[in-house]
Amino acid sequence: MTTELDALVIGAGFAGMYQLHCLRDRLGLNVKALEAGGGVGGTWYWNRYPGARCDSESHVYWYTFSEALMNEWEWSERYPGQAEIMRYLNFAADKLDLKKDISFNTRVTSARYDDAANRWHVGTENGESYSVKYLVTAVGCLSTANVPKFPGLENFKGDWYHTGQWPHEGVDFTGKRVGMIGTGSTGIQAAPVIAAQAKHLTVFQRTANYSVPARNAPLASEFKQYVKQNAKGIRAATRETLNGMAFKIEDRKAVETPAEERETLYEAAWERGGLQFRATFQDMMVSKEANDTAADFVKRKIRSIVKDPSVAALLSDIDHPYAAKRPPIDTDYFETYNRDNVTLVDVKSKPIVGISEHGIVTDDGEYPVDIIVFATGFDAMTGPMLRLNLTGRDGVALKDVWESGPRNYLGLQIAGFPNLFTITGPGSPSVLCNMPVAIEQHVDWISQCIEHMRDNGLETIEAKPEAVDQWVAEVNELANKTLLPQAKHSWYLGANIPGKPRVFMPYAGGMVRYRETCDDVAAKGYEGFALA
Ligand code: N01
Repeated sequence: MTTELDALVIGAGFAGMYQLHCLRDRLGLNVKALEAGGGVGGTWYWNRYPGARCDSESHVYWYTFSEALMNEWEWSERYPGQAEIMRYLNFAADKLDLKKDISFNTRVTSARYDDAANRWHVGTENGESYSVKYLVTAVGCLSTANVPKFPGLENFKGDWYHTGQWPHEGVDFTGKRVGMIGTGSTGIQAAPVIAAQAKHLTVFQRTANYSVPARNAPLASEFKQYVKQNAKGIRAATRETLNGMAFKIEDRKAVETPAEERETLYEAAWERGGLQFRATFQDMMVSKEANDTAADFVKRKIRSIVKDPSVAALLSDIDHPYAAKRPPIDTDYFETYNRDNVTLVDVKSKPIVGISEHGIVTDDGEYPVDIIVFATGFDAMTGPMLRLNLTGRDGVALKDVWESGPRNYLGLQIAGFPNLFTITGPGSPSVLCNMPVAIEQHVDWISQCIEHMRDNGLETIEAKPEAVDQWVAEVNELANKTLLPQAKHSWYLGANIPGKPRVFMPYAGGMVRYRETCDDVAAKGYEGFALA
């Protein structure tokens, strides 16, 4: 039995839920969402690891398309934790009555475009099949867990977990020796919480990382009141910044600021905490000299916090510009290395060679552990798309089209894949932006595009190959104007996955310019797209 629909949305996180709402309630389409998880939430459904918390401040991390939703919700902390975000997304799903049109525990395993019928045929792991005119992927950027293929893992006698596939019932670390691999945003959030419970935590660090204190705290009632009264103004502010946050990047340049004043400004930013540290100077991400001043400041902070000089040296031996990798923010991360039950192991000079029955084996020997935590990140951006097994016009597979890296137009459409839209795909600001802002812009654009097609009796929309060529060139050019590609081990570049093409994936031109470009394309009758 094949279910015929106007549209199908894959995923029911922030993006899929809003897309379902727009297509069903604004456009009146016959639409469903398919979700691999057992509930709504996407990234937040899976990432339940200890310490999981959002890096965007709560007053900008929500839907802003509905005043009713904004009026009725109140966040409790400066940064929302995973459990509170799940409560929020369930609140939104219930309020919009979305769950009745979402099939949970339903993983899409194939999607094939049928040229003759102009339909997408979508298959699921459970054997269901759908035939739809429009297919929208809302699969997230960081939803394909990367568990490095260490030999011997299958023989490990203890338990192991990837942070992005964390058990719903939680993990009890009491009395356990824990080995955690990875010091990205996730490992940096998890380490202090695991260390507080475990008998011993050994952190295996390959690339040392910067981190700035988050300074999380419960929100004061005055601030909650301020957010209620100014929700629309805050929303407007997030539409005017490069990264969808409510703070602006300062106009001043680090290289033109006297050293003493610079230090005072960094100190104030460190005390304020959070991603705003990156906004202290406007030249931080484009001038190595400017960036060095920030990098030097954070490295000195690390050395001042961590008491053991050899551990401090390892943690501050950072090989890339500040924020060229996604900059983590933390709660007591570096302080954690002052605990008696925490050890740092350098696996850059002595790499992990395998897993034994009883622990993690490096070039230096075996480290016995009871539990291994893989905080080893994701096959980011392209991974979630490729595992859908998409096949476009003439039976061409996406994996072949993207063999040398992702290629699309505006991060929204792939040539040869008509009527397929990708929310926050590679080539869009996505992970360089506060995600709900990026998501709402994409969903609005896609919904208006489908409305335009319906109102004009159009059957297909498809990115033109020459528009794709230009877009890919622009995405590269914009990235190369920044220091971002200089972090050689960054997942932005695909460098964390062996064999993955090294291509800088997100659009680095900023959300404001991107939004204008998308609006301009639509205003010019969807320039760069073939409509038929
Ligand atoms: O993953 P990562 P993540 N041997 O790829 C190491 C978002 N996020 O889950 O750098 C040894 O950043 C790897 O080492 P290296 C956020 O966008 C958001 O931490 O490749 N080590 C690195 O240290 C973030 O950027 C929040 O040398 C290995 C780590 O594992 C993104 O998710 C919270 C290894 C992976 O770091 C991903 O962060 C958390 C190996 N074979 C995450 N393979 C919010 O708060 C990998 N590593 C919103």
